[in-house]
Amino acid sequence: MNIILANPRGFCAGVKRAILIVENALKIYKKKIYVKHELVHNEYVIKRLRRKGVIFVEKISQIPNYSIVVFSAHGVSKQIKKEAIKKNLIILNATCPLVTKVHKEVSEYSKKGIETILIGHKGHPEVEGTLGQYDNKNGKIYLVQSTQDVNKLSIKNTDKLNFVTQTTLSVTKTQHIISCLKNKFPKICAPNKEDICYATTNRQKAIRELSKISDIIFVIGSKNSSNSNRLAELGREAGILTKLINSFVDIKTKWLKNIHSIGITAGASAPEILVKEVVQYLQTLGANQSVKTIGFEEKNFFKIPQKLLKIQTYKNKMEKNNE
Ligand code: 0CN
Ligand code: SF4
Repeated sequence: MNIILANPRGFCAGVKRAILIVENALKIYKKKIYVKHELVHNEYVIKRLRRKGVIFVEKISQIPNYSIVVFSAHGVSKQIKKEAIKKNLIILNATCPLVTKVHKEVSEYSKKGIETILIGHKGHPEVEGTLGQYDNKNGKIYLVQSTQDVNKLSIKNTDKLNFVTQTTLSVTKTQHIISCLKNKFPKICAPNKEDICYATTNRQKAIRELSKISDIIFVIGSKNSSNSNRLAELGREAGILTKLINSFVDIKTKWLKNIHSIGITAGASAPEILVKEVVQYLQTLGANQSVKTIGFEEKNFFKIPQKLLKIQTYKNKMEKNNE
């Protein structure tokens, strides 16, 4: 059996930044760190942070006043931010800058009273956060999940209408929904720059290539990770047996009967160590030692908030002075 790795795979810049924010906060504040929702949708990452003392909560009311709260990479609504301020929490915002970009657009449309359509999955925390940027005073924000939803949609003023999307959707399915929107509302305005993020787009391209040369594909990622699920869907749509796995432990040897090429990729929230473990496990089952990689390296990088950097530099100086 040959092993082929897709590139890019695994951690994106937004996930790396979110984890760095929490790790720096743990070092700097030496206090309990609360995170609103799972920082990123990956079981391994969450377990590791929990072991370091991070407390994950779903509601701001679960956090004691004056504590430190980190908003997850998926972002929060304006209401959640207000609740955190009311409780005098120190807010560290780990929302991915590419989600924040969408938030700013929606907030702007809301101020101008421009009705807005969000393409996304109902109940996903990013969708909740984005819907929650629109205050529904002068207009309305509508959620659509499919072309059927577009057909059912009725809008008051179709002359002034915009759409935005969740960042981790299927590129092709979203294109279908957008064409349907444009057919129904010819004057609808698109975002300046595509909302589906670079990491989602690149990982989807890479799995398409992988599915041309694999007999089975392992997508490493957790069940609640939207972008990982979209990758698994693409593998299956290409007719390849595709398994979304948390780690090598989930692999069943019966899947590997008559398999010559094993493709491996990982969602944007899955760390590389899980990929390495899968490769090593497959090698113990007889896969070739030499591993092929296809695709290209991603070089995107997002800075962490200035606030954390400043405190870090100050603390380092103080510690040096005390040596
Ligand atoms: O798996 P993630 O935590 O989130 P979704 O794919 O479910 O949105 O990956 C990071 C993406 C973001 C925001
Ligand atoms: Fe940001 Fe995209 Fe990564 Fe989500 S998947 S954290 S939007 S870069």
